[in-house]
Amino acid sequence: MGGLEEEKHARYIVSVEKKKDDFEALLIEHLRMNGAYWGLTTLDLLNKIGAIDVDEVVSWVMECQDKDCGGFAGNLGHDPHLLYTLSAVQVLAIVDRIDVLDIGKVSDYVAGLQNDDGSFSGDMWGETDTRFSYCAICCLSLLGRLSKINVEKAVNYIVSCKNLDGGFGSAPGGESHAGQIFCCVGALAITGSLHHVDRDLLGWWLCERQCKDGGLNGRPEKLADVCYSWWVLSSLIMIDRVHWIDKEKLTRFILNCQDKDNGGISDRPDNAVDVFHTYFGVAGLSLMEYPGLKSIDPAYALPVDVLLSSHVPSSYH
Ligand code: GRG
Repeated sequence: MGGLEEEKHARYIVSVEKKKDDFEALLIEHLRMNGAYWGLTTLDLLNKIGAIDVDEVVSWVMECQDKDCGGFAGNLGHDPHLLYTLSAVQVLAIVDRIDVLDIGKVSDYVAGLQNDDGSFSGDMWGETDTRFSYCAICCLSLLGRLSKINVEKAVNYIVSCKNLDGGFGSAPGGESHAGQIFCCVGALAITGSLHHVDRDLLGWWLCERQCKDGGLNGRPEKLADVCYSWWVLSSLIMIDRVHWIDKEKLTRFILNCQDKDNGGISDRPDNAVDVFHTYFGVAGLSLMEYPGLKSIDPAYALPVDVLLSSHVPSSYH
């Protein structure tokens, strides 16, 4: 089967970052800030961050900031949202340029989206989701400003989204889903609140996500998808139950999803590649300590050395 095609994946990521008018660029036009985070983190994990022009990235990120409210948009001229604000902060952390931020302004924007019940709205329009709780908590922790929100209420809200199967949903009573579980467990890890998780119950639900083909799915009866290598594995690591899945089979599943000719990783074998799955494939391999890759923090979703140089303590233990 062969190993990870590091060089080809790095070349693929750089080519997508440069192209602005092909099909993939068009698909992610509205969430280009997320794309920048997926792409740059992949390059960094592959030890290839030198392939990008840091000044160009920083000036584009800053152009996406709404100068009135301080939040970041998914692309130039779009509206700000927590989803893109976290990605912007993560990108700046990766290139070691958090110093360009007015931290007070950005953290005020994030903190201002907390609601009375402890939940977070994604933007001024009010939709709430545990994804936004994670974005806010991760972002404020990276900026050293968690004290600007009511952490206790934020944690209680997340706990209210816990289900009888040990998992978490997007809102109270919402179906358990591996993506939401990552958000809730990650936010609890960052705030030192993992005692709210029933580790054996959740660990059982998560390890049941491994399918016959070795890949992981996001909930029962669904197909495996490379991206769950991240959402499921990171959660299992945070609750110390990662030894409950077969890492060798999962590694083989991810490697089988590579485009061995042109680089990039797809959701499942023989499908078209994209930056999202390339990132989560490489990040999943990094969590499994694949040789030659930088290690990634399961709660912050950033390379461990980036957190160390930003003086953010790895907090999932
Ligand atoms: C910093 C890594 C990081 C994340 C930021 C936005 C966010 C926080 C987390 C998103 C978590 C999430 C909900 C992930 C799931 C994404 C996904 C593939 C959803 C697909 O859902 P369905 O229902 O797919 O289409 P299934 O696999 O259930 O059929």
